[in-house]
Amino acid sequence: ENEISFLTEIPKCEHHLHIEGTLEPKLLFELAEKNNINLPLNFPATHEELAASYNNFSNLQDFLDVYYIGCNVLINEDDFYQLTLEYLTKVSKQGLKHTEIFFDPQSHTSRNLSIDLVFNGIKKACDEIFVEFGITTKIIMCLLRHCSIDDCSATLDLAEHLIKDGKIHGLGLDSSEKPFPPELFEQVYLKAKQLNPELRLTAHAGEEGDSSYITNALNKLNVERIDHGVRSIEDPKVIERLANEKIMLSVCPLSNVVLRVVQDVSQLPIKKFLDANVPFSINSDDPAYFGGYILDNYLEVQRRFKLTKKDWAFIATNAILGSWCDEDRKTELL
Ligand code: ES4
Ligand code: ZN
Repeated sequence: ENEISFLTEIPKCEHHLHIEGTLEPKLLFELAEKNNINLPLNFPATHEELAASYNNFSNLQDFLDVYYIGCNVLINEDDFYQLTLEYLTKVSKQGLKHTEIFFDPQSHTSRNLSIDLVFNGIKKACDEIFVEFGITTKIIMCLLRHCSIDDCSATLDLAEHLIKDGKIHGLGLDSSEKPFPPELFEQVYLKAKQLNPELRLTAHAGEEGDSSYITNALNKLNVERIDHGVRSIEDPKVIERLANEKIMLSVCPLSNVVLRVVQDVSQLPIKKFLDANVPFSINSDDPAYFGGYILDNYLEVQRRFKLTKKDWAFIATNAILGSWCDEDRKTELL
């Protein structure tokens, strides 16, 4: 009980949250009906059955197949607004202070939605929640690595105005990690940075892929942090580099269990990261699919590792320092 209130109170920052992954089964069915979207014939018939099916993913691709079906029910600006508002309202009760929200433009532009419609819906909810709860947000677009380089490059063109004026704050890379290593996207990342030198860069690496994916994301894409990155533990040199260069990993404990990266959270290298001084934050990834929001991830880490208050202070401080919020916001949170 004490632990629950301690972990609720501790100021939390989230850096790895796919907004499409906050689509709860109930809202998925509501929007499908409202928007007249036909779900596949073999799709579960009720939100209860859908929720139950999430226990059976055997890997990342298994999950992504369902996640992309879910994306199809999002049609109107208001759908993205409602989705984002429901996420932010939930985490406002979990001690979340700052969140960096990923969205996948290609999951929507491929269905002929405009990137502005998607962005505006998300942004409207972010602005309202800031006024109501003081939670700060940054929006990061992710490119889908299973799409062609040309499609990724064309998506940057669609986002050009949002990147140039800093409304899109960062670029990430998600979807099926293998067989799409980071170096394939070198030119795309270069082009993005040329649109706006202040654009922040990250990429999913070292969840499915081995530690060379992390090294190549750093060397070829010039990313400032790594999403997941747990397979860094397989290479002491990579661990040393992350610690020395203060490169933060956005670790997603419950995600790693549901997608079978590890059997349970106790198998994650949390203690090793702490011992090696590797900065990391704890995040929810796709909370509607993986069984919990940010606080649930903190609680599961504590249940498995029994960390000290000093450990938690290290984690919370690094999460603030690794955030891409404005400097005065950082100072406020520290
Ligand atoms: C994702 Cl867990 C994960 N990995 C890669 N891409 C994703 N998109 C949404 N969730
Ligand atoms: Zn992710």
